Amino acid sequence: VKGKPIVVSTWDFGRAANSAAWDILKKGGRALDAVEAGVRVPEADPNNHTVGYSGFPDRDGRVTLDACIMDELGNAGSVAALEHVTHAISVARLVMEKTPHVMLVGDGALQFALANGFQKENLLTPESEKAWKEWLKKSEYKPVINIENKSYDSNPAGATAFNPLMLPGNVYNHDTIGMIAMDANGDLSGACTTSGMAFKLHGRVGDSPIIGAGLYVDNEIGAATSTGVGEEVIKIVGSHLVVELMRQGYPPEAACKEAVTRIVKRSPSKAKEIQVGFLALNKKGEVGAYCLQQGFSYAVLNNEKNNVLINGKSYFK
Ligand code: SD4
Repeated sequence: VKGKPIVVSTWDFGRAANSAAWDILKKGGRALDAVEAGVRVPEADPNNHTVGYSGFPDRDGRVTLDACIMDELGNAGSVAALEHVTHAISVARLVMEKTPHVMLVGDGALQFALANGFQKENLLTPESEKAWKEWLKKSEYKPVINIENKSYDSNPAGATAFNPLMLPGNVYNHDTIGMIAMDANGDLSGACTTSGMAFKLHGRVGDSPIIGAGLYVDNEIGAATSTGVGEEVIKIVGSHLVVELMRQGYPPEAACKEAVTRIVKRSPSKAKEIQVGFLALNKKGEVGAYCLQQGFSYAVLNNEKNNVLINGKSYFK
């Protein structure tokens, strides 16, 4: 395959994550190790409020993380509603490798993590707590489109509802990260990790830890991941759909476009108000993406593309 190894990931912060993954890929390392190392970067980043440490909490003030991982053999591991552990992706990998199960949730996931050497941490930073308290004043649940890419400085247009990103003094540039890589061997793996929609109901689980929704890897065909309002992605089993479309011969971008179009067909009025983006990589090393609204960026790194940031084409212009 021309262009391998290669790593791609969602949003601007994907670049820093790609660099960490590349350190492994360029030495001939395994895609699985690369995607885990890659997404650990935004998980630990205190300035990223949509992933891991310092993620925005749920409406009860609890930071609950969702993550999943898949390898080239089709093995899968996942955690949902995990509290107190920054590196949800590494717990998901351990679920995959050390248990007969695919998914652990809530207290069970935490118990498993602690039993495997993870330390209990406080993930709610003063900044995230402040944003939550501000949100509580109105308690209006209205996901902000492209929350990952909005910065206080850029003063996002149309932000009429309370927008935690508008808190003075804060510059946000976020990433709920989905990452896919193909190693020098031509093997694919993927990882997806998030703190989910800000101020969600306690116990809410999005698409990100759901195998087939937020992430899917089929080493024969390709891999896909998603970002945005997870409820809509779950309803079409989005990432699996993208991979199956690629199996039928769709190039990655066309496969992502078809998945986005299904969301619009299912709920045309809702689709106008929300963001969903898909990102896909096929076995030939071709990358493509598509999203509902303008503003979804993804980062591509291989020997030819030096961690370029690309704007995904959108359904609504
Ligand atoms: C979720 N898909 O929990 C995640 C959130 C996200 O960009 O990706 N935001 O629904």
